[in-house]
Amino acid sequence: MGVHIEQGAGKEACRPECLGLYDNYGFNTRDMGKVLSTDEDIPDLRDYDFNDAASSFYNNTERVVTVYKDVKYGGESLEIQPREAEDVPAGWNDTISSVRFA
Ligand SMILES: [Ca+2]
Ligand SMILES: [Ca+2]
Repeated sequence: MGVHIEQGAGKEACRPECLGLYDNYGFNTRDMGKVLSTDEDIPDLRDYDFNDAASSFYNNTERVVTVYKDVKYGGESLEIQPREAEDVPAGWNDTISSVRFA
C-alpha cells in the first residue's frame, strides 16, 4: 500500500499492517495531528514532510521495525516490536528521520 499521511488520532488511525508515526504524544489523542502509515522502508522522511516530527508510534504489524535519528538508516536506532504502541522514549522526540522493516 505504500505511505499514507492523514489527520487522525488513536491507534485506529494507523492503517492495518503498517507502522504508524504520530505528530504528537499519545497517538494525537490530546493534540490532533498527522499520522504517517507505512508498510515500506522510508530512507528519508523529508520526502513526506515528516522529518523530526514523530512523538508516538504504533507498530500495527508482525514485523520488527527499526527507526533511526538520521536519514538513510544512520545515527542512533530504536527497535520497535510487533504491536508495540508507545510515546517515543526520552531523547527521541522529534528526531526520527528514517524507518526500516526487518
Ligand atoms: Ca512531534
Ligand atoms: Ca533526525
